Amino acid sequence: FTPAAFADPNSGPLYLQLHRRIAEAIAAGDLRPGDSLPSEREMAALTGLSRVTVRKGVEALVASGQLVQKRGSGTFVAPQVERLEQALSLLTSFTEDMQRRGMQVESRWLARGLHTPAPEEVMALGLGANDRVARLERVRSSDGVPLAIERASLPARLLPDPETVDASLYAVLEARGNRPVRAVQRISAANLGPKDADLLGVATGAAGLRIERLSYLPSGQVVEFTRSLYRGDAYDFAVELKLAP
Ligand code: 16G
Repeated sequence: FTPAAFADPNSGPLYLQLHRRIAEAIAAGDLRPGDSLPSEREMAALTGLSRVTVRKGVEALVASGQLVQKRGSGTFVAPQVERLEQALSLLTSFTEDMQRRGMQVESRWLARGLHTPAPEEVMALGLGANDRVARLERVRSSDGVPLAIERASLPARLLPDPETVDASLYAVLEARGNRPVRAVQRISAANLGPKDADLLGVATGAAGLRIERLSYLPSGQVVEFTRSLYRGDAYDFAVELKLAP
């Protein structure tokens, strides 16, 4: 993709003309997901536009999710995600779901430690006055594509050493005889705010699915209170319905 020189004063603001050209190149397949764009300096030289104008045009495409910027390595056409169909009636972990599909799992840790619980954690986990909470916050990706942000809270009693969780939380719980056997979930629609959208590599305001999960031990004790944000463009949640009795 080499943008040619242009500057048509009758076609609206110059940065929008550049925006339109790049968007058209993506739509036409001249620029494909993952392709890198020329640098700001190169684009300015090729188009005859100022670097400020080039930056404005590129920023608008980043904001709309069509381009992604990676610090240090440049600007790329956003990767296309294949929608994943996820059964809602099975209590599985992210790692198990991805492994079953033969996909790689990566987690980027945002936070991992013991804390004084917030009131909603006290209520969800049924904590006592002096109980602590283990918090695990991470961006879950598969095959290099960020799919969800997960913020899990567990009673510190069940996970006194959250920093030992590296790949799979459920694998750690299982090894300690604390694998949840039942869960309830609530799903609602959410537009992603700037921080979460950035973590997921989508445009601010893009559609997301907020999922809250409470999972239980056989004893009825809550193991996990997890709030997740899934990319709306990446998931289909499917469930089988039975005739009402
Ligand atoms: C799933 C669960 C999440 C759980 C995680 C454990 C949903 C909405 N959430 O992503 O509650 O903490 O799996 O995954 O399904 P891990 O064992 O790979 O760490």
